[in-house]
Amino acid sequence: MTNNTKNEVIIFNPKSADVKYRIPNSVIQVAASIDGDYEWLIIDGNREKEPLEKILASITPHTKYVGLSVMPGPQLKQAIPFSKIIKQKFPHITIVWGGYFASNQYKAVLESGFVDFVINGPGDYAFPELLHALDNNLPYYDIKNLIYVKDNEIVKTQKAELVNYDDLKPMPYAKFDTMYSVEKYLVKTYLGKRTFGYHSSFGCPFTCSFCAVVPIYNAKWKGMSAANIYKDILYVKNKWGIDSVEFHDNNFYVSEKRVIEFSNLIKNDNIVWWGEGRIDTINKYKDETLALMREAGCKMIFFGAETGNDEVLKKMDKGGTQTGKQIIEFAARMKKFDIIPEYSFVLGTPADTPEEVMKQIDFDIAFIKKIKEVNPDTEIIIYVYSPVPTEGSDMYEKVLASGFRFPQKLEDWLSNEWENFDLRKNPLTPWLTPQMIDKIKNFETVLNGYYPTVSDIRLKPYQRKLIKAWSGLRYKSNLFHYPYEIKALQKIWSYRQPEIQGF
Ligand code: B12
Ligand code: SF4
Repeated sequence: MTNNTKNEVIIFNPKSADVKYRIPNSVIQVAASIDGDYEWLIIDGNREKEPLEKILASITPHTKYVGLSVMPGPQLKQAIPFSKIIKQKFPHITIVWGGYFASNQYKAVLESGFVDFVINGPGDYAFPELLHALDNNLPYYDIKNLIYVKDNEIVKTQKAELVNYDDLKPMPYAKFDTMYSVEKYLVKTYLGKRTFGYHSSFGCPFTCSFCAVVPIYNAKWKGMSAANIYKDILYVKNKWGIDSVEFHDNNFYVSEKRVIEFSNLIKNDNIVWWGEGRIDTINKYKDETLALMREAGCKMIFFGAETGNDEVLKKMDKGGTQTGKQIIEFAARMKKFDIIPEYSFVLGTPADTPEEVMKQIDFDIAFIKKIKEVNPDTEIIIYVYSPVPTEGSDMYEKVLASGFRFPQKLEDWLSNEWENFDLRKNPLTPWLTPQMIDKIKNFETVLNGYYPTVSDIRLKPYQRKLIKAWSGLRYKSNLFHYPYEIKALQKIWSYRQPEIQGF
C-alpha cells in the first residue's frame, strides 16, 4: 500500500517492548491531528522486523515530514540512529520529535543537528500548525508548544493552555487498522484476555519533584468527558471485542465526578479496567464511589506511594495530603472494596550523608513489609530514584549539587548505563553506593519471591508456591543478601517485572 500513497507525513513509533506491545496511542493521536489535511502513514517499530528499511522504503517524493514519538529508554535506540540516517539521506525532510524524552531533554535533541523541531507537550494543535506554517513559508515563533534552534539559540515558544480533549478529532483507529491490525495490540493481562490501552486526560494537578510529567504540564490536568470515553471504549469493544482497558493517563482519577459517571456508563458492559491514581485523592472518594467502581470493573489501581517517610514525601513535593500512615490505612480500605492497590515506591532519594540515604532505604523496606501485613494483596513495585529535570525543585537542586549531570550529547543516551538509568534500574547518581543498590535489588527479589505478583499470569500455582516458601525464610528473617537461588527460579520461570515491562 505504501507505493500508491503519498505518505506526506510519516509518523514513527520506535520499538518500546519486545512482547505485548500496547497500541501506540501517542502516534495515533498525532495522526488524528493532521487527518484529512495530510496523507499520513504510521510505522510501528514494535511491529516491524526492519523498521528503518520500512521507513526508507515508504519515503516518496511527497514526503516532507517524519515525526517520531520518543520516551526515555529503549525507544532511543531506534529514534536516534534512524533520525540521523533519514536526515543524511533526505536533508530536505523536516524531522520532528515529540513525547516525554523530547520535551524534557530538548537541548540534547536539538543540538544533535538532525532533529529540526521538538513538540513540547501535547502536539494536537502544535503539529498541524507547524506543518501549515512550513508549507506556506509562514513564521512559527507564535506557535505554542514548540522548541527549535534559530541563529544557534534554542527558542522555546509559549506553552499552550491544556487541550480540550472532547474537541479533538477522533482517534483514527480504523485507518490505523489498515496499517497494523488493532487485533494484535489486544494483549493478555491480569485484567483480561483482550486488554486495550486508552488515554483520556492530559497532565496531572500535582508537582512531585521526581516526576517527568511536571515540567511538561506544570500542575495542570484536563480530562475527556466520561461520555466520550465510554463512546470510544464501546466502539473498540464492538469492533474488536476487547474485555478490559488499561487507562494510560498519568492520573485517571483526578475527578471523582468523572469516575462516577464513567462507572455508571460502563458497569453493564463487562469490561475490567485499571488506571493510575493518587492515594490522597482516592482516599477522599466516598465508600459508595469505591463500591461502584469495583462493580463497574475497576479491579486494580496503580498508586505512587513513593515512600512511607513523611519528611521525604515533603522533599519529593508529593503535594496533597499523602502521609505514611495514610498509605497503610488506604491499603486496608482498598481490601474492603476488593480493589487491588498497586503501590510504587521510589527508593534511593538523595540525602545529606550516605548514612541517611541507607537509613531511608531500611525504613522503606520495613514500611513495605508493614503494608504487606495489612493487605498482602497489595502489589509492590520498586523503582530506584532517577532524577528528572524539574528545574527549581529542592530535590533537583540536591541532585545537581551532588555533581550529577544528564548527558549533553544525544548519542550519549545510547550507552547501556543511560538506558538503565531510564529504566530506573541503576541510576548513575553519585549518592547511591553499590551496597545501597544491592540492598534495594535484593529486597525486591525476596519480596517478589515471597509475594509473586498477581499480574504475573504466567506463573503456575505450584511455581508460585515453591518460590513463596523458599523466599519466606529470607523475608521473615530479613536475610536479603545474595538471593541467587530465588533469582534463578524467577529466571527459569521468567518472572514478569512490571517496572520494566510496563504496567
Ligand atoms: C503506554 C506507555 C508505555 C508503553 C509503550 C507505548 C508505545 N509508545 O509503544 C510501554 C508500556 C512499553 C512503556 C514503557 C516505558 N515507559 Co512509558 N508510558 C506509557 C504511557 C502510560 C502512555 C503513553 C501514551 O500513549 N500517551 C497518550 C498520548 C496521546 O500522549 P503523549 O504520549 O504524551 O503524546 C502527546 C504529546 O506528547 C505529543 N507527542 C508525542 N509523541 C509525538 C510525536 C510527534 C511527531 C509529535 C508531533 C507529537 C508527539 O503529542 C501527543 C498528542 O498530544 C505514558 C504516560 C502518559 N500518560 O503519557 C508513559 C510514559 C511516557 N512512560 C514513561 C517511561 C519512563 C517508560 C519507561 C522508559 C520506563 C518505565 N519503567 O515505565 C518504559 C520503557 C520500557 C521500554 N521497553 O521501552 C514515562 C516517561 C517519563 C520520563 N522520564 O520522561 C511516562 C510519562 C510515564 C511516567 N509518568 O513516568 N510506556
Ligand atoms: S501525582 Fe503522579 S503523575 Fe502527578 S506529579 Fe506526582 S508522580 Fe507525577
